[in-house]
Amino acid sequence: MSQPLAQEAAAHRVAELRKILDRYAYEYYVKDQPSVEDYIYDKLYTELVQLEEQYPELITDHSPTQRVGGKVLAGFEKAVHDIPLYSLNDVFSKEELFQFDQRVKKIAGDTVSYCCELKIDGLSISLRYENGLFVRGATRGDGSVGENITENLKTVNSIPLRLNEDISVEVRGECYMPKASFVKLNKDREEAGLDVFANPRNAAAGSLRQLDTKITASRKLDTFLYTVADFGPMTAKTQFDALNELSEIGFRTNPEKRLCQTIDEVWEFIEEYHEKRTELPYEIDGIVIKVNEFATQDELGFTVKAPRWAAAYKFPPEEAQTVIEDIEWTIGRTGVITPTAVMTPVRVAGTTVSRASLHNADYIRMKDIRLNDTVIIYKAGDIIPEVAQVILEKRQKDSEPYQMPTHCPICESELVHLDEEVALRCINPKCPAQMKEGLNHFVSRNAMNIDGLGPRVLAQMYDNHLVGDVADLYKLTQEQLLTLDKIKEKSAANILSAIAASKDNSLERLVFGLGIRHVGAKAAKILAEHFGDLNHLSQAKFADIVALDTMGDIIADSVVTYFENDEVHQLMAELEAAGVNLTYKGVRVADIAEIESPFKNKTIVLTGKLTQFNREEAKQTIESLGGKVTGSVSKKTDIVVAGEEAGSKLTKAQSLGITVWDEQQMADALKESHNKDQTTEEY
Ligand code: 1X8
Repeated sequence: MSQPLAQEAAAHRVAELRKILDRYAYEYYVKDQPSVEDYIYDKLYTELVQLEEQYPELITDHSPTQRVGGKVLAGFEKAVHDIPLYSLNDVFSKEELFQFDQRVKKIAGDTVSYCCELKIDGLSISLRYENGLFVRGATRGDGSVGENITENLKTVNSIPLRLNEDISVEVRGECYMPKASFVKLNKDREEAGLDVFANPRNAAAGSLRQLDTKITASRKLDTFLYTVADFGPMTAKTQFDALNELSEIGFRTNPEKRLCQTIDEVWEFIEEYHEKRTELPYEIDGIVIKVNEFATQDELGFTVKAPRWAAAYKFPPEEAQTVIEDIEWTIGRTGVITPTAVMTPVRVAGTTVSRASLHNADYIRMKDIRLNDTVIIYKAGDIIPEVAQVILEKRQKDSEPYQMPTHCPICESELVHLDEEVALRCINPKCPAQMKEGLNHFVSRNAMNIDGLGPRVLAQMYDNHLVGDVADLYKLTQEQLLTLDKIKEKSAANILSAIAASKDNSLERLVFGLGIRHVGAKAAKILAEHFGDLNHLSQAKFADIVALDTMGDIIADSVVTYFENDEVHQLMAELEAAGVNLTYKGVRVADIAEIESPFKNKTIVLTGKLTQFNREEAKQTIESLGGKVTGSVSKKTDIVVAGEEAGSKLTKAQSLGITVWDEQQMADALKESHNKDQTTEEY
């Protein structure tokens, strides 16, 4: 870093950085319209972290750096809701919906418009701001008293810590877990031998009630806000406008809303979203219908239970009955053995389902699931088939509790429970099933990304002793491949070139691909970027790793343990001998400050034929100098490098007034660029 700033200058810069970072976060998490590349955000964020380390007295509760969690709470305090959160009257049919409309019109007259919104299946929350700053976040509880979960909610990126205006306001909405996060979380938990969550709602609830807020931060929660407790500081006169106003002051609101002039239009909205619900990235359980005009809402008022001006249309649950025909057990990469129910095929929520994970032995015992039982199934997060319960009345008289396996179905080693885990594991590290899963993981898209090696081919290679570990992939020959089923000359050549190409991958892919326990793609990236090459990573101490942002004890422990193994060092040597790249090739955020280059923080498009450079190399070099290379020209493009016979991209750049360079200008610019670690002398 440069010279330390004087305190006053630091305070000024810290305020400036927070303002910029808050705006970027608003554009990214609230508006879904990012305006800068991630690494620019990361760079400014790192600068802020460093300044706050130098001047701890400048840290405030509302700094963007306070989102990462890390506070460990003793418990949750009560949070009294001065204005209670109300509940909604449910309607379950078109008929009940039209009755609701009649009741409204009896009091409010015949011209009523409705604001329709999606009913998010999450947890209701209430957020309090004083002079624009987030001061309290609470669960709904019973509507009058909830729990204070401020520290947990601070880790949710779409909740602003500071509003766009310095107003005092309490807003309400829903905190939820997106379907994709839910699926990934459960998959990770299953693999780690932990209990899974039944649905995204439970997962969101479990994540918010964590005393260790770092766990909440890791859970990828999101929010939609939809109302204000007291409209004092707001100007909207209708619900529809209030949603827009909430968005303007800084909150994420749901764009799927509609203003309807008649109850028939409301019904259309309901039918439309009943169809669309499975495509949404979050779970909804119905539609909320609100009288749009606040003046009319006031006229209608409340019953003891709920507002007269709103209703919740609840979708019927998507469930089906079927029979458990078999329970299959499969072994994962880490030795966890997972049961899958094989069922008579049945349609539920738009697809035919015949298999459902039963997660672990405890799950089967707890639900007392037996062979030939009739069960009710549903889809968690609208995607994952789950067994809800057994229909005991339909159980056969001679039925007996399911017998859990005691030995690995593949290698026949005895299965064990480790520590507190619910999972059964095969702990034989040479179990062929685990080895094959490890190979599958190594070639997978986010790891080494080797095309053409599906599970069947890999299993055959393993069974035929062509490949014992991942380094053996790099020793495969054409002749060996041709001995495999269905592999002809052309596919063999494709496989070999895909394997060869993977040697050039940047380190993070290899680190992820090695399958170190608890090291996902994101952790792999952080480790690769920080340690730079595999050798340094393999020598990292526990303390070096936990010192990194978002790395916890579990990951650090796992990495250190992994590299203590002699066989791992043997594997590293073999990979190196095979010519596999062991270094990180991306931009290191910490180094961007050290870069001096005309490409730094610029968006560049390469077009036309280049004669002095291979395009991929030019791209990598520019990226290593802090530039970003994209494929199409837009207003955000800074420089277009036009080689020979450049076409429409050049024309577009000229019409937008973007700087255009020829290849020689790019070559000159590369020559004058400097990076702390890399010089570009070869150019
Ligand atoms: C609950 C919910 C509401 C809305 C969305 N999702 C919910 N779960 C909304 O109004 N957009 S309103 C509500 C309530 O008042 N209990």
